Amino acid sequence: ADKEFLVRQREVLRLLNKVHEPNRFKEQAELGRSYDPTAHFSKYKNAVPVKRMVKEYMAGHMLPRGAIFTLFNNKHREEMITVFESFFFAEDWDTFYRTACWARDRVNEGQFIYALSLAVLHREDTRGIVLPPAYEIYPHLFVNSEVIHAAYKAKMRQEPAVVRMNFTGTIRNPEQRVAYLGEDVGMNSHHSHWHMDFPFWWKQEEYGVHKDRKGELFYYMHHQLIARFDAERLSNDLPIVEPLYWDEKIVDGFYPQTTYRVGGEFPARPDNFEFHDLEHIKVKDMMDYTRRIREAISQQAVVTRTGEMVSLNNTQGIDILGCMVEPSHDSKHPEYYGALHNYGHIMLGQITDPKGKFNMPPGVMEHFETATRDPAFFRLHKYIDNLFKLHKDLLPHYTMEELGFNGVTIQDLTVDDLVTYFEDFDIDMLNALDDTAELQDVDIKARVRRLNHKPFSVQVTVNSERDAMAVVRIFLAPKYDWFGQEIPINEKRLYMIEIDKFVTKVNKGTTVVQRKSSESSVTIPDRETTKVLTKRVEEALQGKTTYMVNKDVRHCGYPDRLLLPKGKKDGMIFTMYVIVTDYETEKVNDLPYDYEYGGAISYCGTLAGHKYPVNKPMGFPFDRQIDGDNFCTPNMFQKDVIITFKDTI
Ligand code: CUO
Repeated sequence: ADKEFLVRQREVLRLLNKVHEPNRFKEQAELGRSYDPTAHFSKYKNAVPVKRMVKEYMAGHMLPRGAIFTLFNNKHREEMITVFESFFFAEDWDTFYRTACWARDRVNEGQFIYALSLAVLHREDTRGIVLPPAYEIYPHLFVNSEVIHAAYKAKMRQEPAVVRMNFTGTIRNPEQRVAYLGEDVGMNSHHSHWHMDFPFWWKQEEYGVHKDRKGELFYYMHHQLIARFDAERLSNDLPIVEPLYWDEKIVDGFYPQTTYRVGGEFPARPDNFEFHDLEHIKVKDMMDYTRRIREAISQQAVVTRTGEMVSLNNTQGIDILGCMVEPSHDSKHPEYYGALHNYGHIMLGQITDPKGKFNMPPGVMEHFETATRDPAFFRLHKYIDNLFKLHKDLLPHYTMEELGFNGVTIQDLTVDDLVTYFEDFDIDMLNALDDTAELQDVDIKARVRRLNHKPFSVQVTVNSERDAMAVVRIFLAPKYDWFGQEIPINEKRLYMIEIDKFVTKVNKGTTVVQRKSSESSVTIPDRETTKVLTKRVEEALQGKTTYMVNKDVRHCGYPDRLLLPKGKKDGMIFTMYVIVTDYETEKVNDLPYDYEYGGAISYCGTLAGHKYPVNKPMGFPFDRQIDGDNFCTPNMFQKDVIITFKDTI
């Protein structure tokens, strides 16, 4: 990497270091004090936001430092967007950097981190810069109260410590059996980064950065999260997750046992709680939005703000619907179709203090970093997903032509042993603890249990009548339901988890396509720790080592450890499906191998500005209804595989 890039990477790491404390890096702190944005308005492509930011700050209107920031609060979000836009519209790195130094010690910490991260992820001159893992920037959102207390104690004693973190609750709560998924720090980091790559408030035209198939990805990524949650439930003898309803009790409560840095514990929800009207959102609104969305789905058209009808009866329908249900900035008619999903998060987040009588802080559902900890997250998203299913079920079945690949046959599929296990993982807690003048930083880690699997590979033997480029899709679904009944294919397709999707060449004759689990287009490896990253950057700056920049680096991506569901000790049977299709007919971009983008495209799409590389619907061929049991065309193959969970390996 060139020096300029390394300096930028270093400054970003410094800006995100202990944001709750005054900036400890002299040069940044000094710049923060001396830089006056009002003297440099010409240095912003659009100076309206930076003007507003300074004005609002001076007037004391912004969310103060120390207060809890949530993206779901309109005022909090609007302010954060102003900060983000001030960063994003800065004409060059220098202006951006100075603006960030200015904001670092003034703007609310949560807003600052969010806005800065978004700017780094979207500015051209910061491409390739790696952000620290979210669980190291604000560990409070990822580990429970017990751990924070123990970490403080260790710091007071000035003793390095490793604090064991247990999953929330006890075994008397059956839902706790799958807490290892909902509370997995990598999974929460993936989810929060997905929402940073596809913010619902993103103004495509204004920012000039298009987010390809954003609404469809909203559907598909969350659909996959639920399918994966269901696979974990079946692995733990739990029935699949049921959707919630606005007028029904939420049977399972949730006690997060997690604490804000300042502002107390996350609110808990006892068993059998009901939805209540909030000040600005009524239960009836939720039912009205649902009814209107259902009407749009059944008539296969949505009405826009200007009264036009837009058809849903095509492959793009899901994208329109996704934007409408989330809703994103691109919703065709937000006043009419409302904000079903986002309000769902708020309704659940504020359920125990709907009128704000007790001034409780936001619930776990009001942060993307913490949402999946609450099992109700999956219930809300199942509810949403069932709406998408209604839409997909009205589309025509795939024809043999759409499913097939002329002259190409899969002859065989072999898979290595699939073995899962639990392992320990340590999170650096340095950022969680306040500094005091007298106390030095000591090494304090939270040790969590997490699921992992042995690396495996899949071999697909393909016969082809000619040389061809093929798209290979690999899926996995449980074979039996909770009652032990074999799941028919038209239902099984809903529990299908994507394992991989890639482009490869098949030669005339026989080709054995081999693919490793580590290459999956669904996942990313463990994020590098701040400590290691900082050290690498410093050493490279001193010329001691070289630093390779990956311009396509992804922060979004399902953790590679979680690629397989847990399975069972005695083995659990899943069915693996492989389908190869013709890349020539579905490719979108001209480049021959335009398929990596940091390697997490399946759930995370492409980086800003790129087109999604294939035009088939996400989840193809399982996103639409399937008739009968004879689903497989010659270019598909299915095989039962066994996932065995081992306590230790
Ligand atoms: Cu990701 Cu509801 O959209 O949490």
